[in-house]
Amino acid sequence: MTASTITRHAPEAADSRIVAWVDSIAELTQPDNIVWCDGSAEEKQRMLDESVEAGTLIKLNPEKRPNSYLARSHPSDVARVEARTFICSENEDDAGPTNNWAPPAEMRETLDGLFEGAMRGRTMYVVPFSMGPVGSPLARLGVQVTDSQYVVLNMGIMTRMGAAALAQIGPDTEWVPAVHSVGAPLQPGEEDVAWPCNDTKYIVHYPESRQIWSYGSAYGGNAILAKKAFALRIASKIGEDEGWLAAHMLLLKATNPAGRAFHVAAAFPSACGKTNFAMLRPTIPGWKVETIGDDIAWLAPGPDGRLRAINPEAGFFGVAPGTGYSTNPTAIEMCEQDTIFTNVALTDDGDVWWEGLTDEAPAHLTDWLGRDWTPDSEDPAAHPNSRFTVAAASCDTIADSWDDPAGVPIDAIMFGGRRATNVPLVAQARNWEHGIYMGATLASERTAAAEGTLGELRRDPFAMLPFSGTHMADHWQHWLNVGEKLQQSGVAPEIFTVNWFRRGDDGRFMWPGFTENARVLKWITERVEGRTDAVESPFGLVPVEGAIDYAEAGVSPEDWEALFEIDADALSAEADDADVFFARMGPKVPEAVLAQHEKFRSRL
Ligand code: SAT
Ligand code: MN
Repeated sequence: MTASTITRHAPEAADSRIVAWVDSIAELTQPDNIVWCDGSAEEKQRMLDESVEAGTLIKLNPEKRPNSYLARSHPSDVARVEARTFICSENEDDAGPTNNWAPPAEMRETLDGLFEGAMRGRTMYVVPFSMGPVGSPLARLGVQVTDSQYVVLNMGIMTRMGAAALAQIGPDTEWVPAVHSVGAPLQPGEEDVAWPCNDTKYIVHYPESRQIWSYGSAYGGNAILAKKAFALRIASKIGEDEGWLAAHMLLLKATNPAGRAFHVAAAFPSACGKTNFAMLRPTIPGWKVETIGDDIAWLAPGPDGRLRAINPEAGFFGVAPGTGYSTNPTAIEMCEQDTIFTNVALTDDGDVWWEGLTDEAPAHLTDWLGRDWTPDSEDPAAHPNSRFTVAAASCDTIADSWDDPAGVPIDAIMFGGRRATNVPLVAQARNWEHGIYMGATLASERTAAAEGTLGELRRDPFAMLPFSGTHMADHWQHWLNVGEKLQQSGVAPEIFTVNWFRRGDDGRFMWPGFTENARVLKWITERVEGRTDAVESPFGLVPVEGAIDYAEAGVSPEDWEALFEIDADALSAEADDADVFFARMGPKVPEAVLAQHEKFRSRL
């Protein structure tokens, strides 16, 4: 079939630029067939059935887990591949030292070679999508082509996908084209495998022309290109050009007993509990927390001068291990049906299990690699980066305002990492510039969400290290600029740093975390209201004695003190490390950030 016969089937609503682009990609990649996705329930069911037929999905026992499926990836394709992720800006200096860069022309040549014939023997799906509520002034549009049905099904949950999004794209609408192939063409008669992928992987972004090309992986952020590739890397560049912010942040709404609502955006690195915090069930009587998003926020100064935020996504792609009734009952309940699981274990009665789901493991399981597993097995039954994909609407705590096209007004911003030492439970920034310094110096111990040595401490400014489509220091300057604009209208959000993960000398977590984090959230809202005092510490303003009822959280006075302990030597070593980091970032580091660093040193 030639490209032009294939694209004849384009829906009438498709803008001619999209049709021409699909044509050109089909000519390059040579799929056997093209399907334009409309996002309907029938289409979804057909693809689910076909994926079961192909062995990519296992249908779970409908009595245990209605309308839910399990995918097992290839063992080599289990997480984002940061070393294979590229920001191909025209100038290397616009990608900065924290991104892999290659000259765009050279990269295009490499990718043209790889994509040539890459979809042979496969169907190419055309997936139009809206990031943000369809028609919202804050929403942006994209079209992904992919040769993976698994990716289409995930995109269908994670975005507003199909005809409604396509109808938004007229001749003058900007849209982001995203090309994805698993890189596993089939020879005539060749039998397919359950999880096609390629050892060669490229996740490539061209920020100026807003294009994404991804090759070789079907896993998560490597392949669901609306997520990290568009909503963070490309969007961070669009935001810089247009005056708004793409942030790796959860969004939640907290309502106090007096009925006042606060909206909070919080940046934590991948797999540091954003989903748990966004779905927090507060232990404090009279308090309510509702979910708006668990991973990505787009923030823009609104017509009233306040910072407004939307969750550009429509679903959750959450880490399964560690999610259980005791840690996040909301997530457990939302995954009771209509969920795609990836790389978790299968129970003998056709349900799923992962480490942390229940205190006791079942006596027998099939692990994520399809092998027999018992509690005596050495390896975990579920891959540490195994995931659930589920619609936001399935979440019991989702706020009514979660898809408000105008977004929600942000009262507070939080930065948090996984830090065994040094960083206090909570501290408030003295002003916007100090808050940006907190974001710029954020560091965290490495998790399974990316390749690398677990537990190793790495700088992860704004939790955006793997997700910035621009020079990281330009990203900081952009935050400073937006803050200045907000301050001109008098209503910039308050900024805080938090750390749920500080450990005692014996290695034990000193703060219980999870639902008890509501106590820290409560204090944050009280600071926003100006209802409680705070005292100076080198990190910022910390709670006065009695402001947080730690005893109710089961924390001893000794541990409470230790949660805020300042070890001047350790912090001075940390400041030296930040110096090295800033030096690596080069001359673009904003003066305001360096000035805050000097102040931090002088406070020690
Ligand atoms: O695979 S994803 O990039 O979507 C998840 C994550 O690392 O946060
Ligand atoms: Mn994330």
